[in-house]
Amino acid sequence: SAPATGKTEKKKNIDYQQVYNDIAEMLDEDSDYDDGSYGPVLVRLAWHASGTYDKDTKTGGSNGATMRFAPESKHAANNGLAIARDLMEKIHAKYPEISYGDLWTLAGVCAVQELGGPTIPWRSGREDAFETSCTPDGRLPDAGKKEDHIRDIFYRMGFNDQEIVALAGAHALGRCHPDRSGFEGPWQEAPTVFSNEYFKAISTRKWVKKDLKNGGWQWVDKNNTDVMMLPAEIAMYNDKEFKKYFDLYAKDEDKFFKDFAAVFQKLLELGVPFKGDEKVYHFKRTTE
Ligand code: CCH
Repeated sequence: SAPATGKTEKKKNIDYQQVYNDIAEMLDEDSDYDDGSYGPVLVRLAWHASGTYDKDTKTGGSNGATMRFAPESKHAANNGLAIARDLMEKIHAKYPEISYGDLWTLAGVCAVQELGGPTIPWRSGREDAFETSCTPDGRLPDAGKKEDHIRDIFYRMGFNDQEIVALAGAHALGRCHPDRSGFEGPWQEAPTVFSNEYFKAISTRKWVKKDLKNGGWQWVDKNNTDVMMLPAEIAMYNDKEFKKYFDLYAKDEDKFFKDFAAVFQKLLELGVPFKGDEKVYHFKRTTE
């Protein structure tokens, strides 16, 4: 047994690499789901759990995993994420000691790495909260708005322009679903590979407006109308300060990987009450 340190928290004995391996195994278990991987929706779960952070009130963030509860689970921005949360219940059943915040963020890290992205340093330390800690609606970005809205949302979390653009590169993964966000399609043709293709797509293709059946609209590639950009993204690309980073990451994938690893770790750790002695994990890929 552990020596008496005066700390009330007991150290958990969880093999996080094993948790990572179990999640990795789950990613491609259903080849009929979307493009054949649960990775993208798990990255989105980690991001939406974390992106509610408000640096002034120090509320929100991945710590409490309050998206388990209504009203947060019902916020329109979180449409479709029940799929990801239900998947994680299976892992939680095997490791009941892990907090949901730790589990969801670890799953995001696992998905990025397994789909070919950089190693994201990760540490445990999130503690589950109750529904009384649910964040108010409106803390996540609205894809139909413009660059000033995107800045407001991400500055509230404590990010700068370069970090905002690096984070947006996660849209190399996954797609929009008409029944979730109302938008439709992937951002480029290889949505299960983490790469800088998102930046190449936004900076080199000819984007044209397309009206959607639901009354909204999005941008589509003139030469492949199956791929898309959100209104907010082209607005960002047309902003001089943002544009220089889009162009940088389109040319330099190593720089993107390095910056993404740092900023994704920062996102996942916003508001987490670390004690300072947590082990930092660099998970091994299942292919290593
Ligand atoms: Fe995102 N994202 N995202 N996004 N997102 C959507 C899907 C994904 C915005 C809007 C949308 C980040 C930032 C933004 C992912 C990761 C990140 C969708 C479609 C919309 C709309 C949802 C649907 O219909 O299923 C906006 C606006 C911003 C502002 O900057 C950040 C940051 C990250 C992670 C670092 C991933 C991954 C997906 C794909 C999900 C899937 O199910 O395929």
